[in-house]
Amino acid sequence: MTKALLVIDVQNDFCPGGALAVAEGDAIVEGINHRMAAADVVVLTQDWHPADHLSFASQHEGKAPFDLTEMPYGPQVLWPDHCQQGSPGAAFHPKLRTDHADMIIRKGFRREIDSYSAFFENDRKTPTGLEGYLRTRGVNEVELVGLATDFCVAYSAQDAARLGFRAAVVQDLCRAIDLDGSLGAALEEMAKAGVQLS
Ligand code: VGL
Ligand code: ZN
Repeated sequence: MTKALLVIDVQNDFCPGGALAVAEGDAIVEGINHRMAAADVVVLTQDWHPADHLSFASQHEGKAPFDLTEMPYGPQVLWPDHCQQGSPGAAFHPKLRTDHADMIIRKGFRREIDSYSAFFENDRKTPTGLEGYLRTRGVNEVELVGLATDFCVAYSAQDAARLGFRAAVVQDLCRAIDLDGSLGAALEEMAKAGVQLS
């Protein structure tokens, strides 16, 4: 067994005071730092959007943050502007031990398409390259922690399971946005996909 810890989007904009703050988003940082020591491979992901990214409500006339829209690849929640490339909000939480990371993967950098998952963009087929990285490192098991449970963690975990990795989400080390019951739905979908919820 070779185990990778995938640390999803522990960035300032998802922590209290950030543009898309997740309640207690910063409370998981210490625990994640400890968990890194037990993993064979540590990967961090970083949400990394251009300033005019189409997942931003500001790019759609008459739309407000958290409204839904239709994209060519399906429904898309519109977000407040967040994680703009190179901005302080896109930086990792200052207490996160980024020095323990083997690999940092950025996602959501194409204007036209969002990318919740660490493996595929939101069309669910454009790869980020992470699968190849993990396979060539001999990884067969991934453990997921980070932000947000019901979006980027859930999408990443389901893709990991679908790709044949053993996948487990450590709920204590995740926090959710929970938009209209999205957390409950995400937990259900993950369980259905064969993700272990611990
Ligand atoms: C995320 C919404 C928009 C996440 C990223 O990291 O869960 N959510 N971009
Ligand atoms: Zn984003």
